[in-house]
Amino acid sequence: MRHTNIRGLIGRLARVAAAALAAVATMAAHAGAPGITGPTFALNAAENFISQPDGASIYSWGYGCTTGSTPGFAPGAIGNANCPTMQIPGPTLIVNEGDTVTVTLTNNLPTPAGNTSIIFTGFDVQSSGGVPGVLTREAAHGGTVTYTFVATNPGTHSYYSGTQGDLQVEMGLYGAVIVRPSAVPAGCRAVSATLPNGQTDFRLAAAAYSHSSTCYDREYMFQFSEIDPRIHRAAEEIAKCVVAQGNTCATNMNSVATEPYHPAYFMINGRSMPDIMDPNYAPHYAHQPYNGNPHMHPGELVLLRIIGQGRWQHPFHEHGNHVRILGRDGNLILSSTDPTKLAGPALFTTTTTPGQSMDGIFYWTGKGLNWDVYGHKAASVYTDQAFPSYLGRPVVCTPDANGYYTADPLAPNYFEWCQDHNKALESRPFGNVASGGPVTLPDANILATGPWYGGSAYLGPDATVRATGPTGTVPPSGTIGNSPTEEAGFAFMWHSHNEREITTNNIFPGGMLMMMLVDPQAYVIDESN
Ligand SMILES: [Cu+2]
Repeated sequence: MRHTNIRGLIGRLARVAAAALAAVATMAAHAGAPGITGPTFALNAAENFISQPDGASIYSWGYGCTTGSTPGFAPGAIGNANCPTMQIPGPTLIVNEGDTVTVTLTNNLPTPAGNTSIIFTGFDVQSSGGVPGVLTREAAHGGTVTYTFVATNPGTHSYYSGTQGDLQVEMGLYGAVIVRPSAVPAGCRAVSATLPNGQTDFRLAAAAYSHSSTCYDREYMFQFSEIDPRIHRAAEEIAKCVVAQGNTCATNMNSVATEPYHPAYFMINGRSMPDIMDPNYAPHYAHQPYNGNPHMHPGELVLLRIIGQGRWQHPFHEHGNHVRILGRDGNLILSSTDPTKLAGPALFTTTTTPGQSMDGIFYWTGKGLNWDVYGHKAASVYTDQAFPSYLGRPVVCTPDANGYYTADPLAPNYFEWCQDHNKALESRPFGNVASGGPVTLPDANILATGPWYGGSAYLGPDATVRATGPTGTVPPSGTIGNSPTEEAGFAFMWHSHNEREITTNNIFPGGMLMMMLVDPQAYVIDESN
């Protein structure tokens, strides 16, 4: 809960949530899909406390890295990477297709928690050591067990406890496996340090699957789960019980009732809004290292790796476009009549079925908004505020075969929808009804107060100048004008459509909610934190 000002942002954006349109000022902390690299992993299961935005510290169990192990981290460009002995979600295991993956698990859970284990769904797993269990071999308290499998299918997969799952998964014993395709599919761009626009490549792989239709430009991982604090308190009471204090202590967790189920915390990657928008590996969330802070440029293909890790389904709505599902549980969905074509659905909400993973592609272009999002000609009543050139590049919109301007990857309006080029938003910048454009902005004195509104309805460098018009009226009180080097993006709320789930312990806003930002091409998206 470091950025108290994010709360202000959300409060305002909530009022225009249907298609949150706002320009926001510079805010570092993006995301990527960070994890540890294999193919050999030494995992630990242990207890610790995680924090929630209402100030609660919640007793939890999670996987982490064993003390003294030295995992590799990816993507390499994300700074401050670490792997504590317990984290929620567990470490994301990044492997390559065809790898023989070996995971040794040490059980450092408190004694009454009993055995624990890991299920790697969708793989042919051999287990050794430990003790026999119902679903797989288990590590007894203080002991180890080893799992080995070949990473056969590229894509995103879940892993979670196979022991007393109703309690252990609720307590936080879950994580993800990312399998990268072994080769770069034809037409996809290999992972490199630099993108065509000169910015840094933060991808783990060239494609989500071994298929040319699964190339992507950027990626994010979202793992959904809930917490019922009553269950966690009950487990904590048993784990912390001390016989020497005269207590009668249970020797196992069988008395912890996991029904009825009344979750109060709704998390993505182990964090709730607004904590989720703080950086990866932020030191104030020592056991919740992964964030959710998606940014993208217009036209970029953004891979979403989504896993339902909890007990409930969560109808997560990615505002701005549908999500085209590529595959589920590492199974690419192709047309049965033409296997060169994708056949997954385009989803309005990506419902997170418990235990299931999915990979999908999201992109945003502004097509169909019916005004020039770059504000090239903001009004007929005053002269064109368009920058006639930017960084030496003329501002033109010559459509490609699909109608977008893609000729120059360095142009500030790269991927503009050319049919809307020069279309006015409204004939005056703020608050004028029936002004001729498709949109009537609210009065600046109502909407545009506070530091998180950039004073502009436009994307791109000089957006504030173009929004304020030729009179040079400064942005409304308290807003931040955007310089060409700062962000003037569009913010879209990405959130659960079960509104109870966008609260934190019944306080709105919170829970499963984040802001996605579309940044102009000129803005450098830096996922390194
Ligand atoms: Cu929505």
